[in-house]
Amino acid sequence: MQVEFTNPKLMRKSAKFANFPIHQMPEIAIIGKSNVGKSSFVNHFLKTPNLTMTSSKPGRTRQFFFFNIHNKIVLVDLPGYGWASVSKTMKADWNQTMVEYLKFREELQLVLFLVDIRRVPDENDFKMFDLILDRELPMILLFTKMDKPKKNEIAKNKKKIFEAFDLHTCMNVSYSVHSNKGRPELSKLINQAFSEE
Ligand SMILES: Nc1nc2c(ncn2[C@@H]2O[C@H](COP(=O)(O)OP(=O)(O)OP(=O)(O)O)[C@@H](O)[C@H]2O)c(=O)[nH]1
Ligand SMILES: [Mg+2]
Repeated sequence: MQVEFTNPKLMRKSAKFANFPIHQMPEIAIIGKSNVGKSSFVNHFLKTPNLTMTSSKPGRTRQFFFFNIHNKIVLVDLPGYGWASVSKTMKADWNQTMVEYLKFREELQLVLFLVDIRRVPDENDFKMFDLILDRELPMILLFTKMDKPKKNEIAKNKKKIFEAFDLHTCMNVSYSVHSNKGRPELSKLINQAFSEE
């Protein structure tokens, strides 16, 4: 399978697991803390600038957005976890849906786990990370906002992130929406991941 990550079609948006679309395509989930840059990444990666709403304030994405890519792959933009400035009830609902999604969504075949290159992962990240490990889902770690750190901080920060997750090796890509970095590498890696199956 060779997929070009362009021309997404919104299939469904919903915050309820029971309403998620039924289809036969492999699904890729975009997971990460609020404000890490998930929606900005989706817009950039799919070359569709205004596809999903982004914001400088955490808690922008409030539903799961399912995008059909050329009838071959479905990419899902998730709400963020962590410090979303929304009500406790709403947060608990999303959290529950996210856990259900990571545990039970059969179509899910690859996770893109986004981490801000300047931040060390915390308990919320570990919780999601453990769910992914439990299911032995293939994962690509995506370092976001790579335009932000100083050059000499990059290797040090990556090491800290790897250590926090207790990871020795993991597929990873350094990404920046602002300096247009990482798209070709990631596209290649995803296509490889699916052709090895
Ligand atoms: N410098 C820089 N800023 C970025 C980059 N990607 C995203 N941002 C900024 O990060 C902020 C959050 O971006 P979003 O894409 O809305 O983040 P999100 O993870 O979807 O957030 P939620 O929907 O709240 O979970 C925005 O102000 C973006 O402009 C990047 O590559 N570089
Ligand atoms: Mg978002």
